[in-house]
Amino acid sequence: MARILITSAIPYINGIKHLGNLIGSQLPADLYARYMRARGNEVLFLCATDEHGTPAELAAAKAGKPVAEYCAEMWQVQDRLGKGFRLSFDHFGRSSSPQNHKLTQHFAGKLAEAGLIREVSEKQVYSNADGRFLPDRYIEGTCPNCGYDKARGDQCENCTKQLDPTDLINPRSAISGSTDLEVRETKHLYLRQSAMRDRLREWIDSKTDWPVLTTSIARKWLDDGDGLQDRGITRDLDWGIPVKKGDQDWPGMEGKVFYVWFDAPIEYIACAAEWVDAGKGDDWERWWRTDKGAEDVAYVQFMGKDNVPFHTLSFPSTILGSGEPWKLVDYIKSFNYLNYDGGQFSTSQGRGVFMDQALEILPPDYWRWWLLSHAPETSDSEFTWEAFQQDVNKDLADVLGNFVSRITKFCRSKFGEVVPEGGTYGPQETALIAELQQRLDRYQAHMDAIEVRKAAAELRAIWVAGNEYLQAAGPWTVFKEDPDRAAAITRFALNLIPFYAGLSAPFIPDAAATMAGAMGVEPTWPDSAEAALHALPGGHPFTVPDVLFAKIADEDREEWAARFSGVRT
Ligand code: B3M
Ligand code: ZN
Repeated sequence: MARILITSAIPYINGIKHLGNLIGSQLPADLYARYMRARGNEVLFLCATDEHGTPAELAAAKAGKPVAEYCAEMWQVQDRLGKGFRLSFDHFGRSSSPQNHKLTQHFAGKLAEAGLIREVSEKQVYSNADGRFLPDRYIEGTCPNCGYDKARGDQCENCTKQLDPTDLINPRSAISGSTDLEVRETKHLYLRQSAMRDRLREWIDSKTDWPVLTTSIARKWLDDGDGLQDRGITRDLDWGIPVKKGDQDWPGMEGKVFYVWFDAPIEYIACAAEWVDAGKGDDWERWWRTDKGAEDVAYVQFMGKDNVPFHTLSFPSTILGSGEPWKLVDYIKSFNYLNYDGGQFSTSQGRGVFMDQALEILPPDYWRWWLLSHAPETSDSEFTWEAFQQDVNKDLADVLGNFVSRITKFCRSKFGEVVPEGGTYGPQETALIAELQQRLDRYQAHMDAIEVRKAAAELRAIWVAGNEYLQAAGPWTVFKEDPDRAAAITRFALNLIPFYAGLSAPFIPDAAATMAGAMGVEPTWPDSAEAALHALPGGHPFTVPDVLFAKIADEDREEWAARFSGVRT
């Protein structure tokens, strides 16, 4: 049994996430967590809301609420939606927690002691029209790296470059659009990431098994020369974690808070402390401190590609720079973007399908299956309603659902609601067991390697193999001449249901529970195809489950395509 720490990028608090966000981190992280638990490992799976910074401030202002109240409410909403999609976090925390305040201030103190923080008197953009300093995200302009004209002051969405607001060409206020901006003098803290370059490069170079998407983004900024600039880690905002050195005040930093991207990854650690304080665990340091047991933890992070620089360069600088024995990530699984019907999903423009809307129209398994089986791993992928309807109807309704329904109903009509006795498995069953064992081995290998699409394809092939077997063996015909042989075929096919339930549970946990429940067992991971297909003996009772997956009708597809064609208001 291994110990596996899993974190998903923590979603911003400002509003409900769309399906592109979901498949970019939380959903594949959940798939992996469920799989690793099913294989008998000890898993700690953490996520939280990312509550600081200007996105939170802006959204609260728009909602006309004090920011703390807004965040508390939106945390509830995101928590509820996460449960709706069956995201099996051991804890869903908040980056605004007291635990994160304390840890963030602790890290800043350690980095200062290590000489890795510079105090810089700097010029900051002040907007005369808005009467305030403008934080990074409140400034828009043209990216000096790629020329994209809607780059934000913290990062260019288009080329992923981390920016400082003063890097922008033709800057304007995102609040008022005003270009009446001036630069004023103020003091800020900078993390000396540049001093960490060699250590970071050595560390990244050692990660030969990481996805190319992850290492290529990290290398791009390491090799770029100016990629690993020192980063400002403080901001002039009211909402955030007050700048302190441990529990000491930091002279000159009064009224300032840490930059959201400084405290957000630290929440991965603080979240484990929240988990303990919520009474769900008793020792978080054995997951996070290599001097307290975490040296044998395998730590895997999930995120969208735009978050990779912060997780390969910035957060490791914090961890390594602290000089303390904190656990560093062992594997970073990153994703490209999921597009929506010929364009991009967009939170700011309300384009696409959002988590609450998705659950209003269909149960979570439909979304989980489609999104995971089309995870944007090697390139961007696209959601279209036609593809969604076609794939869900075929894979879930025609193949898996139909198999379960057909064999349970056939058995009920001929033998009653018990696994039939009589007959023995013959060459067809032996051949399928051999095929399923090979497929099971491949499926596990893909899941171990977090190759999400390949794993989904193998699982689908496992369902298809059972369907083809049933079609070829044809117990309904055999029954007339050889009821014993028909009993053996039926017993074999019924045994496939718990086998499918166990293997499918990480992707479609509700349907898996229904399938296993109908057969009177819990979804469990099979030791082998051979053992699994002999598990239910003759005489074992079962019930015919309700329809597992209703087909999506053309009218539904058309209605949804129309309903979600515009932007959300
Ligand atoms: N909140 C961005 C995002 O939701 C950011 C991730 C933080 S991970 C520490 O994509
Ligand atoms: Zn750019």
